[in-house]
Amino acid sequence: MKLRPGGRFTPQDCEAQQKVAIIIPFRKRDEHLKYWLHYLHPILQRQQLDYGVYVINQDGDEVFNRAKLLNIGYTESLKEYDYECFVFSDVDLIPMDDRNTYKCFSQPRHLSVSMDKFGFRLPYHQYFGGVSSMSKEQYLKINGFPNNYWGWGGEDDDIYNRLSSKGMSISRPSGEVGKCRMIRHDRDKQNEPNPQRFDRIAHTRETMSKDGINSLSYRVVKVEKLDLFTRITVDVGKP
Ligand code: UDH
Ligand code: NGS
Repeated sequence: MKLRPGGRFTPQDCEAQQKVAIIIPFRKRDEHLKYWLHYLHPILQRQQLDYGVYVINQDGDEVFNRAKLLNIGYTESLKEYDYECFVFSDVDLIPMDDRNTYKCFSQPRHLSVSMDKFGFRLPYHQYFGGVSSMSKEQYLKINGFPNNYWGWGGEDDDIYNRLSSKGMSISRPSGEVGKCRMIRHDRDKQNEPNPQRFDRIAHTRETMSKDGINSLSYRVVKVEKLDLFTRITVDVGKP
C-alpha cells in the first residue's frame, strides 16, 4: 500500500466513504508515536479510508493543553484537504479489532470504549476520552472544544457536556469491537491534574458559546511532511 508524504493515503481500488483527518495531541511521546504509526497505518488502510495523520506538537515546556491542540488539528488539517470527518486520538491507544472503523457516524462517536486499563469496560457512562470522532457538522455545532483546560483532566467531560447540551447522543461500537490497549506510561511533566477542572465542567453550558473554535488563537511554528505523518508544531500560549 502506498502512503503519500505527510502520512496521506487514498485507496486505489475503491472510492472511500469519508475523508478522515486523524488528529493526535502530542509532546515528547516519540516512543508511543512509533508504535501508534506501526499499528494504525495498516488498520486504517484495511478500513479503506481516505485519510491523513496530523500530529499536533505542543512547542515549549508550558502546561499541556490537549483540547486546544485538537482544535488546532481540526483547523490546520482543513487547510490541506476537504476533510469531512475528524478522529481525535491519544498517541498511546491501539485498537485491537479492525471493525472499529476510524470514521464518523450520524452521532459523535466514542471509539475507545473498552480499554485494557479499565478492565475492558467504560470507566463511567459519560466517558468520552481516548479516541473519538466527529463530522465537521457535529464539531461546529458544539463550537469545537474548550481552549482553557490546562493540564490533565476534564476536557473530555467538557466535550461530552457540549454534545449532550446540543441534544446529540454518543455512538459507540460494542465492547468486543471497541477493545483497545493503552501503552503504559507515567504522568508527563507539565500535565499535572488541573485543579480547576471540576469547576469548569460544571459550567460548560454557559461557557461553550464563547470558548471554542470561535476563540481559538495560536501560532504555527513549523509544518513538516514526514513519511508517516504531518507534524505541526504550535505555540499554544500559556494559562
Ligand atoms: N500527551 C503528550 N504529551 C504530554 C501529555 C499528553 O503527547 O506531555 C498527549 C498524548 O497523546 C496522550 C494524551 O495527550 O496520550 C493524553 O494524556 P495522558 O496520556 O497523560 O493522559 P492519561 O489519562 O494519563 O492517559 C494520565 C497520567 C496517568 C499516570 C498513571 C501512572 N501510573
Ligand atoms: C475522569 C477525568 C477525565 C479522564 C477520566 C479517565 O475523572 O478527564 O477520569 O482518566 N475527569 C475529571 O477529572 C473531571 S484516566 O483513568 O484515564 O486517568 O479522562
